[in-house]
Amino acid sequence: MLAALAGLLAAAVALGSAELVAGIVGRASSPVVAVGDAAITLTPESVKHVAITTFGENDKGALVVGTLLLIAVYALAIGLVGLRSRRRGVLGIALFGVIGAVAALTRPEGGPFDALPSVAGAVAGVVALLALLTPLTHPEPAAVAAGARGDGPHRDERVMDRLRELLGSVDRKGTGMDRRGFFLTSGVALGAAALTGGGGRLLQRRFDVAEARAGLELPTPSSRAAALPGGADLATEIDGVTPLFTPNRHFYRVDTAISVPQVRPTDYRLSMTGMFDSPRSYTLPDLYGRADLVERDITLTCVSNEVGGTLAGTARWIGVPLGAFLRENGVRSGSSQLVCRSVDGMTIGAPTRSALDVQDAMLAIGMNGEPLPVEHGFPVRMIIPGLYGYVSACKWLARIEASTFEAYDAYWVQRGWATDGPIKIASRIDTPAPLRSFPAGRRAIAGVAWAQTRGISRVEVKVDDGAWAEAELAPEVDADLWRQWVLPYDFTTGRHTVSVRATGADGEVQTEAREAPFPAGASGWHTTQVVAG
Ligand SMILES: Nc1nc2c(c(=O)[nH]1)N[C@H]1C(S)=C(S)[C@@H](COP(=O)(O)O)O[C@H]1N2
Ligand SMILES: [Mo]
Repeated sequence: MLAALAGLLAAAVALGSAELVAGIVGRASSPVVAVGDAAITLTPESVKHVAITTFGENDKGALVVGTLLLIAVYALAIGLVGLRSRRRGVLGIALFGVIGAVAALTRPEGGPFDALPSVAGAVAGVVALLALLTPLTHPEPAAVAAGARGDGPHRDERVMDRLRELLGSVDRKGTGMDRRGFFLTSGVALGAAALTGGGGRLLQRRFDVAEARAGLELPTPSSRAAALPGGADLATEIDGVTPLFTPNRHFYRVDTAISVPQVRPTDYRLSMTGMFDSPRSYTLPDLYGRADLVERDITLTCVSNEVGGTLAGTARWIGVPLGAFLRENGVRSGSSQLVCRSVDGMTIGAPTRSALDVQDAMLAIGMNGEPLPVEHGFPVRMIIPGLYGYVSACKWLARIEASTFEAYDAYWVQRGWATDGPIKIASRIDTPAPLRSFPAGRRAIAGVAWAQTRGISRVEVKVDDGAWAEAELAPEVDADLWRQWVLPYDFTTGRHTVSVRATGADGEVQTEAREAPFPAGASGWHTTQVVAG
């Protein structure tokens, strides 16, 4: 049992030391983060999808907890193995270090220094394990020199006796085990783990860019968003309907980053490579200082969104018009794909055509009146209305390579997702909430519908076996935004089935045919069960 505890403590020392070194080298080099990142990269799409839909925004937290639990089990085993064979115990920890180092080194942006936290952690772990196992196989020196304590226990020995009592262990001195030595060493190990781990976390804070971001002043765009028509936001009148704009703190987040990339504004560079005639490189002041900044309202959606799901949000973005920007760099007509690379190595392949031609496509620097939040891609991301995020919305954008679809498969495409990602027309019932009963009688059925770049012209609602009834639409703000809808309905007591379907301004009626999000986005009507009475 004590050997297992020794394994656990050695792992704590290893992880703590690794965090300390990661505090110097960089956050993403921490073995926990690196192994978690690698796990995300290697996870099959089906599992990843389950993780996103089960844990939602907490999927990374769940992964980190899972990783730590695995480490704990492994560490217990190492302790037990190590008691019998020191060599195997040491090898076990070394293997653990190698896994961390390989994970850190093979990150797309990994460098040789990224192995250091794992190596340092493994060395510290080995030292701790050996130090902890020694007293478990060697008798207490004092017990060997029998009678040395005839005049009663010293103060620290009383403390140790008390500890033994607390831990329910029987004091069997001289049986080949030095419990006192073990617990003393354990205390030292625990302290070392806490100090290094805590210190590492503190050091890692210096990579935070929150302060630098707060110090930035968002420039005033030369072209403002269109004024909102009166009564544009139904959420002011109808409880439960999604508000027209999604506050940044509620905006859905989907990415593969366990530790959110921290890009210092002064270090930021955007480089243009590949099929450009006159590629330039841009600093953040270059982009913030441009005269052609625009402000636009755009709804962003994720291809992983289920029918009725919440992976969609609307913001007022400020950014550089993408078409003009690409032409300024002399993008060649032969380019069909822009391979957008983020600082953490993610690649997102956007169609060059859309980037050039879709109105309001932009390199966004502002979101709802603030510089982009760090989780949403600070300092620069791409937005192309009408395309799912995985083929357009690269966050923490560092490089745009003009290329072709034949030449390169971007991250999600390598994993089987469709090369083209036009957003499918969708509608969602926000209220009444499913299965939460409300008083029978007249009540609003309401929600949102979207078909970016085309706009929504009609939303229809069906209750039970009734006919489709046309809902009232909120005034159209822009074709790139979702549109709220409402239908007052007289509910009789009991359970009812409510369905919704939208029609785009181009005449497309939302299909009933169900498709899963993989590989090109979900389709089908959103249907919910509601209870009146
Ligand atoms: N660097 C990077 N950019 C990314 C992603 C990512 O994993 N890494 N995910 C994309 C996906 S799948 C979507 S839907 C949008 C989500 O943007 P949000 O998190 O700001 O809502 O970002 C896109 N940009
Ligand atoms: Mo997405």
